[in-house]
Amino acid sequence: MKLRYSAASPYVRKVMVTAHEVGLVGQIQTVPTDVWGTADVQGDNPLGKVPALVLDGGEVLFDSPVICEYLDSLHSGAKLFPAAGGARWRALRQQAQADGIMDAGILARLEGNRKDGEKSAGWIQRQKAAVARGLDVFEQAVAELDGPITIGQITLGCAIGWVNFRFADDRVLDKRPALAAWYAKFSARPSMVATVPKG
Ligand SMILES: N[C@@H](CCC(=O)N[C@@H](CS)C(=O)NCC(=O)O)C(=O)O
Repeated sequence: MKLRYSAASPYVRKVMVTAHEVGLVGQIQTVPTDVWGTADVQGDNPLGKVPALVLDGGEVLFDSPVICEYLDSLHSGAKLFPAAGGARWRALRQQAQADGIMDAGILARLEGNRKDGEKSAGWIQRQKAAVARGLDVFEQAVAELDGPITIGQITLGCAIGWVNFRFADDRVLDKRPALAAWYAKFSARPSMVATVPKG
């Protein structure tokens, strides 16, 4: 399998953490892809985004929830996507909430990178407020993160890691002590240590 890859992308990191956790990382060949500098990724993903996973037969899977669930289907160990019931919906909701934190954070960053006169302070503030609310809800319900590792925890770990990477000055964990304690433990997992964002 070939993975369209960027070392700075939190969505790519989700896929890589998943691959580490399920023992498949050795089967994935990463293809460094600069989505802003070249258009070649569009041949694999018409949306022009990473991650995109090119299967050995040529079929391409995107986006990160789909790729992660596919990888989880390839092994017979404990599943990261619970099969059914409340555990499944909780993990999927946590994944959506943490993906949304990434989405809003990236919108804020892209807006902040626009030229003076083009960028909207109001838009940046709106997106950062969404990040803050998403993190607050995790802080208030941190006990829901107990238990076996799921795609919800992986996505949250990657979301916090990316926010800390790109918005270090915001120190988002300083006012969220329960989440800070959870993240300190989760980010020590070998899968997280092996995939720290760069770029
Ligand atoms: N929902 C997608 C989001 C992927 C995404 O936005 N990736 C960014 C990199 S962090 C990208 O490729 N952006 C290029 C663009 O939007 O043109 C996923 O979960 O995989």
